[in-house]
Order: sequence, then C-alpha cells, then structure tokens
Amino acid sequence: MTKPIYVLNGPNLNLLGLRQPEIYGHETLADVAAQLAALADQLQVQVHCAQSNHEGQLVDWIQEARQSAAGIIINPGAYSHTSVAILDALNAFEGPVLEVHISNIHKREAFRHHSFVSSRAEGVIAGFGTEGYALALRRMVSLLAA
Ligand code: CA2
Repeated sequence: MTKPIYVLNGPNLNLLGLRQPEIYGHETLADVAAQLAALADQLQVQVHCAQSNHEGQLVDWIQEARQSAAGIIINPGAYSHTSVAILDALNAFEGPVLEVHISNIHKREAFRHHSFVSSRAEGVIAGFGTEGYALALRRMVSLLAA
C-alpha cells in the first residue's frame, strides 16, 4: 500500500489531555499520533495525522485526500453535528472513511446524537477513549486489504 491513511481531527481536539480529562482522558493528541505511527509501522502502512480548528481546512485536506490518501479516519469534533460541507467533501472521496469519537456521543447531550459524517462512514467508533483511533486504524487496514 503506497498512499498513507489520513487521520484528521477537528476543532478543539488540540486540547486533548490538557482539559476535561474526565471526558476525553489524559493522553494528548501528540501521544495519539505517536501511538498511531508505531502501530502503522507494525501494520506496514503509513499514517498522516493532522488537526485543525477550521472547517475549510478540514474540507481542503479531505479534497487533497482524493489524490493522496488510501483512506480517512476522522474525528470531526463538533463539526460532526453541524457540517454538511465536511460530509460533501467526504462523499467526493472514493476510499473508506471511518469516524471516531473519543466519548460516547449517544450518552451525552441530544445535540451530539446525530453526526452528518456517519451517513458516509463505513464504521463509527464512539466511547472507546483515545484507544478508538488504534481500533479504527486496524479496521482501516482490513478494509484496504479486502
Ligand atoms: O467525543 C469526541 O471525540 C467528540 O468528537 C469531541 C468533540 C465533541 O464536540 C463531539 O461531540 C464529540 C469535542 C472535542 C473537544 O475536545 C476537547 C478535548 C479536551 C479538552 C477540551 C476539548
């Protein structure tokens, strides 16, 4: 497999490990990226991790992925619940998409129960903490190998 798997994180996820550990845990986004890089080595794939607080930047990266990525793992953060633009961009991407939420969005406020991205994603992981990213990477590798 030559193209990397994009791991995209949306708004406020740069604060991971720094605030609200009771919801999002103690690991930072840099910790998660390092774990994914190690797992990717083991699975003999490449990952490219990026985070933005800006919807348009996420749309740009998803468009870039059309040429440059084998698959997309995305935690769109709060944009999950609001962004038709991110959904449209993902719909224009031909490879597999997996959606990750650190918290169980279904156990939280009603406005978090719907995600626009879920209608495009091959699978959704929610409530597994930051371990969800590694689970998604393993699943992505299976999907790409199938
Ligand atoms: O559970 C998730 O991963 C979420 O995508 C996280 C989003 C939230 O809006 C979604 O409903 C569920 C929020 C990300 C905020 O991340 C923070 C991390 C640490 C401290 C403060 C915010």
